[in-house]
Amino acid sequence: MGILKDRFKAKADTHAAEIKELLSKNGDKPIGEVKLSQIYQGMRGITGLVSETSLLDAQEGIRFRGYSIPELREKLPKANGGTEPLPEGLFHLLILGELPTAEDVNFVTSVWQRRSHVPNHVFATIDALPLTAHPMTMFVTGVMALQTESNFAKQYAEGISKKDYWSTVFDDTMDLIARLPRIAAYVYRRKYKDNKHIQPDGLLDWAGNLAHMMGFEDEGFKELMRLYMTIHSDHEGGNVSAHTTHLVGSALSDPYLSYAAGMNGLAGPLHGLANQEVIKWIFELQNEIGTKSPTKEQIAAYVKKTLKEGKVVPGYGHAVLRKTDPRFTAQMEFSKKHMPKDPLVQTVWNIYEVVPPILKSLGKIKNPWPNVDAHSGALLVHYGLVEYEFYTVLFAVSRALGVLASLCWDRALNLPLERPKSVTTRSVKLWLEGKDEIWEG
Ligand code: AMX
Repeated sequence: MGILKDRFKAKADTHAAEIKELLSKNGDKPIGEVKLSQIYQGMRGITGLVSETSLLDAQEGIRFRGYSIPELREKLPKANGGTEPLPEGLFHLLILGELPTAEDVNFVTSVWQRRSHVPNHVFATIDALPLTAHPMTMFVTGVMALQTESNFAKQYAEGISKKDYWSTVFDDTMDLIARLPRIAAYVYRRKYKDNKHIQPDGLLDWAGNLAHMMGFEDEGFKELMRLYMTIHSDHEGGNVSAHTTHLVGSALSDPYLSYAAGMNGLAGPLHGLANQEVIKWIFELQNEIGTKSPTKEQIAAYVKKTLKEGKVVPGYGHAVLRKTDPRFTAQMEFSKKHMPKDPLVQTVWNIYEVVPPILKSLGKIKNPWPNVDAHSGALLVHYGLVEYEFYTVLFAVSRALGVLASLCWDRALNLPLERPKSVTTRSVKLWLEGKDEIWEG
């Protein structure tokens, strides 16, 4: 693992020196103004975090270290005979800030292959849960059981200098990412395939091996997994899963604890669980109307019914984005190439035509366009992955790449404990009366 780790350390040292210099000259500059309403509205629009791996533009969508998704689909190395990027390359980009060569990507693949062993007690812990438990509950429980392997936790307990935190956080990151496909596949086969498990294939890439261990040998599905793992990895620092991982990590909780915390946030229906909600919603629509290919008029009526019942239309809207999510577009392009005639995929495209004007007409929704979750389920169903409760687990495996690369940077830059100020409405009222000393409380 030496090469990548040494390169990371060199980059981090240079970057830390740049930040020190930047702050010594500009540290007192105000970066924004906070309105009272914003603290009651989920802190929307308040800049309060540093996350080096990616940046979200409301109009353009996500850029990973400056590169858009279409650019990365072109530039990142591919598997032999494949056309989609290998997520190992995306991780290399996120952690080092440099596009990888094919050799760099092979190196990451081989490290993850070598470090993918999952101890038996992890499976035994998952087995203790009833089969009715949600796959995300099983997955996060598995990650928590794996925390026994944390190098950071062990070294911290033995006593370790602050300047060395980054090193074992980096080691834990590589171990944990390497092991996640095995845990995810175990959850899938336990819950849906009679507990019949498939051993890893030591020659496959990270995403290809995940597909293999789940029982999907179709090369198209492996390509989908490579694309899926690449595009779901990171979405700057303020979303629930990234922010939670960063926040918990700031208490020096190790990468296993921090990542598990973040993934509990991903399991919420307004965040990563939306991918299962979308397909569930489409299946319910098909059942209610009695056809696999509802017309646009039928879809419009069903959308209006959903809204009338006080529910959200899953897969539409975003806290920051104000255009069609480029992650949606990448999946649409994939489906145009591999499965243009699939009725479920065509329904997703029809929904894309029908929903935005209806949401716009309500006047209150800031972004009527589809997000990443609006498309993913239809692609998975096409290849036979119909158990939609499992979808958020795939999102979680991918999200590890972004949130754990960021955690390495957090420790390398020695970012401090996160602790913003909160207020009570009573204290706000006092402040409005001119007794502003309450902010110091
Ligand atoms: N359907 C119906 N109503 C919606 C809506 C949708 N898809 N998106 C937003 N709204 C409503 C909000 O609930 C809110 O209503 P309220 O004023 O009555 O409370 C109003 O429109 C304004 O919301 P907003 O400022 O446009 O969005 P937000 O930042 O508060 O929320 C999000 C963003 C994603 C939670 C919201 O759009 C939503 O619930 N979408 C559906 C769930 C979804 O797809 N989540 C996945 C997001 C991507 C991800 O993290 N994986």
